[in-house]
Amino acid sequence: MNKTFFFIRFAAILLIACLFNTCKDPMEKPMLISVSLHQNWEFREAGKGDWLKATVPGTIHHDLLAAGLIPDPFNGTNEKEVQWVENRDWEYRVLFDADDRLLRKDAIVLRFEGIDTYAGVFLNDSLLISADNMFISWEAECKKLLKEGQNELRVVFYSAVRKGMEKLRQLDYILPATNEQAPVDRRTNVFTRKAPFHYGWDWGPRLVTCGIWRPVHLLSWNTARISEIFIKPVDVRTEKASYKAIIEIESLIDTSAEIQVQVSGVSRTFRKNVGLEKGMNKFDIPFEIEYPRLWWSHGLGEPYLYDIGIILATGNDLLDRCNVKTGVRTLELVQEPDSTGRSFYFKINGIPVFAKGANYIPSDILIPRVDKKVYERLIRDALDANMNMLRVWGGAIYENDIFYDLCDENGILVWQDFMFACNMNPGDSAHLENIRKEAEYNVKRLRNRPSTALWCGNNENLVAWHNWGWKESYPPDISAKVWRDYEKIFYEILPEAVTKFHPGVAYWPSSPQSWGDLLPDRRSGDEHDWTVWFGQAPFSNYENNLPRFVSEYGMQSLPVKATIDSFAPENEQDMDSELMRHRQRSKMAWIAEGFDGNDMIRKYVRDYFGEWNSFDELIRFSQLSQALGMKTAIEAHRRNMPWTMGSLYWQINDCWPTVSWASVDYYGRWKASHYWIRKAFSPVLPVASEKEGVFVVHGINDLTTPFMANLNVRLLNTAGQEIKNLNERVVLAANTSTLLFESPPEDFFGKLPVEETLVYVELSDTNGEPISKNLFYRPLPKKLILRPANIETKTKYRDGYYEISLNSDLPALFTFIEVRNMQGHLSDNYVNILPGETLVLQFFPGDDHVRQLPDIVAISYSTVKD
Ligand code: BMA
Repeated sequence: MNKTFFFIRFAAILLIACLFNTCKDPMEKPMLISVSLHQNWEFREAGKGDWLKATVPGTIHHDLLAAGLIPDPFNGTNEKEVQWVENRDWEYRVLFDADDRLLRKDAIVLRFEGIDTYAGVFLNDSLLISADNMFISWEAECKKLLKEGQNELRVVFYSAVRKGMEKLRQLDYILPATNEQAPVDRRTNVFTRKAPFHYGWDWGPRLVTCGIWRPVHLLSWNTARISEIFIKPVDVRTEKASYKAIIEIESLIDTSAEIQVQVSGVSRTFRKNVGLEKGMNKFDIPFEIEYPRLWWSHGLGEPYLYDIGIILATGNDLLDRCNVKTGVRTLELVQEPDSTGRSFYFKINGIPVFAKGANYIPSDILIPRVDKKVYERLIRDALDANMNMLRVWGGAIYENDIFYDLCDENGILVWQDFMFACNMNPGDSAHLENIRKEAEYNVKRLRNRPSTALWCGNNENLVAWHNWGWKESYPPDISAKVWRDYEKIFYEILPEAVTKFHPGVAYWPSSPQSWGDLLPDRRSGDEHDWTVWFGQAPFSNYENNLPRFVSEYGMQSLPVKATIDSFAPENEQDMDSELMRHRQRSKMAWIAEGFDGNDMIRKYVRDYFGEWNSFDELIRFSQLSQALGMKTAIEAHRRNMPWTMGSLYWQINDCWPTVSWASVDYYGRWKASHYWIRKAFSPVLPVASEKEGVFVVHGINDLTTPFMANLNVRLLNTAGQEIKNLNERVVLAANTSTLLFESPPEDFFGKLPVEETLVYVELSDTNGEPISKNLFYRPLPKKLILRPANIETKTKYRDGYYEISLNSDLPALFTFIEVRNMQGHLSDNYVNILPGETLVLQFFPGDDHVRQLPDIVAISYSTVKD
């Protein structure tokens, strides 16, 4: 039973309680009560010192910080100063009252939605729960331990690192875990079912925290409660969708009851009279929705949700009521053989969908600090950038319900990894049993959600085993044993949980891999394309050997200046400073001793934009390199539709303020890449390129209907003079990429020197209304002859925002715009302004905005001094 149920159930109960006061219908009387226990918690080091104020849900690091006992680990190199926290045990307690009304209930259960991770839960000094998995809920009947008046609930957290070390020492071989920031023989996360990235990752700090990280409640009820609901699709068609509501009920006695299923918008109530037996009971209630409104992914249609209410009643008593939101849709992962391999794409309601999106990590390493606003902002950023899929990557957590609620509501498909990343796992029976429980719990949690598109076993474990030297690092018998344990987890336990509890959804054992559990080969399955960045390849490499579905690729950049200011003093704002090296976690020793992401960023900046004159300029150039890399990749993937059917870049967000692959930084500030990704993911997009000696323009169309448009192809020189202006009537085929124009380069470009070449492509509708445009950079940006442009800006205050108009005397490319005296969000940035054109942007100031004259700076990129 998941947390949403409880919140919705709680709200429903409140509502029913209110109704009860007015209508006095005994059917409305609530029997199940849920009370949250979030107030008045205290903490201390286990058994030592004074009790201090704690936050629940929360983490030990947050509480220590609030108490002034540790410095802010996000500042400077403070992370190093707080590492001692992971080695201690910590203790939390709360005193709460139990009254006679509560104690009279037949059953009282203490329920934790999440405990991180090894903990003993004591109620009035009696051990009630021994927790050892962060990813599942824990509950225990506690009526016998409760007393009238004051009660004490205490949770003792045992150091996850110490517990992990105990397990590590019992094994006579080392299990690899590449990203854990600890010496090889002290990497303990593989022994503990706890967010792997807590132990350090190549974009995050190491904060091996602990705490009551999700809500905790006291639930009390009489007779019976609903413990599980599965809205199982039986036959979904446009004229009728048939389902079975599979309902599990925990009963305290043998009795009879009635179950009702009410579906929003459907007038009929579906009912069943049932005989309950003491213990767990399971019932099916078939129901139908005639001419259902379908759930669609973003861009294809409305993500319509049905509200399904389940009522459990006996006689005149309403025992329990739960509400589930679900969508009516079919969703398949299509892997059909074709001439060169096998497809790998999602089909929603019969329509193939190109997956446009990103990999997602928690928005704060101290996860309970991520509030609803941050989740909403993140999903808005994904929608604004025309995405329809996020991958919940396997090195973090099965996300909070709010994340999936927002995906359901907004048509964002979820590629859901199980929480295993870049490691091998122990295979002892207790560990495997723990994994089985975790898989079942989370599959059940997410199976009613229309957004859940795929369950994936792990991140990169398969490629790591075969290609990163792991397999060969053991004697044959140990190697065979470690691989057997892999097979048990990823070919038995996890797929069995999916088949049993979420039938019909696809399970994919490892990302990346190809069909038949083989290493990725680009002809089937998915691929992580790290030829750029780790492989140092040029961005043009994204256009070669295109895979069927690219579930990772990425390029790092510095975050915006204001974010760097939040963690680094001015004198440390240098890529080689101790602080900036410490922030950089992507290490590449195989390139050179000490070579890291800071060096790689500078390499790509030099390759594409040339030398910089200041740290500020390096920030901009690094963001532009990232933006150009992502644009090149996305356009190559989409142009290659329907062979390639997915493009999820690494990574949309950050878990602390840092230098990383994120397109939106920790504070929600968009880097250049997010603006460019939005354009590259536009539903309709013209893309010019030079392929195999031919100049071509493709029209990408995600819409499900073909349409006629005007294609305008303009050839300009870098001084802004028009050399050619071609217009053609074209037809863009539906849901694919169409070749619209081709020409031998010598015909199209004529004698115009490469370094003076600019090509603008634009699609407009048959009435001349612009749809989408794009610029083609024929040479590398640094090779273009670009003189400094004079940019004129004008601003007007509109209702709540500022309108900024920009004009330039010369082509002003890669133009960075900054509003210096106000916080806020620009509708576009890193823009191109052509002479004779007025570019109009909006600036939306932050909440604490005072209306004033904006101080706007517009800096274009130039390669030639005046
Ligand atoms: C990927 C991920 C992560 C990692 C990222 C950047 O392959 O799966 O493990 O953080 O690359 O290196």
